[in-house]
Amino acid sequence: MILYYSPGACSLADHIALIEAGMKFDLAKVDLKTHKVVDGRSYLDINPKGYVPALQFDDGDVLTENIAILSYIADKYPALMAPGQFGRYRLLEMLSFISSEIHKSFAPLFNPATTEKDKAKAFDAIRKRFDFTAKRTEGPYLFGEHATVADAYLFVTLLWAEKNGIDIPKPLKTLAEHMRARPTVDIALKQEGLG
Ligand SMILES: N[C@@H](CCC(=O)N[C@@H](CS)C(=O)NCC(=O)O)C(=O)O
Repeated sequence: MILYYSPGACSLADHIALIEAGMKFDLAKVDLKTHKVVDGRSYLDINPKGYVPALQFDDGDVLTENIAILSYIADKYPALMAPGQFGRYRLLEMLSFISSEIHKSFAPLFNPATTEKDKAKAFDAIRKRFDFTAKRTEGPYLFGEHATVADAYLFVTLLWAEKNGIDIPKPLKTLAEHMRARPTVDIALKQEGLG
């Protein structure tokens, strides 16, 4: 398997989850501006959508979208699934919220053309969504004592928040500290040149 990634991007969540799950995989760094893989191949031939992550299986099949890749990993390694009778759906609910409400709220902050007014709006939206998530966090992780693939995804957005000077509510700071303390996270950060 090959995970196509860009350092510190949302693909870091899949990277952490793959290590947590003990899956065998290689990493391929993608330049998101040129759409070139580090070995010179065109990334658009692998994922025509142009963005990371993409997970390529040994038979060449490619899975894209964080929610799909993280769900696949949790299905393969149920320790990373949310607990309870509806755990799978609770996990999807959380992954969807992180993807469409939290992750997407950061988009204006990655665009150098964003005005200060629009940046302030993005900050406000992110804070509101973090506050909501903090209230739902059972602690220390989203679903209690055990980390799931959703914690890996949320953790990446918390790194972006730190970088942008956005206040993080206490329960999510605690969650980020717990994630940082995991050896798998340390490995992933170092492999992406961020450690
Ligand atoms: N819907 C996609 C969005 C992925 C996404 O936003 N990837 C960003 C990095 S965090 C990216 O590759 N951006 C570069 C681009 O859109 O060209 C998913 O959830 O996997």
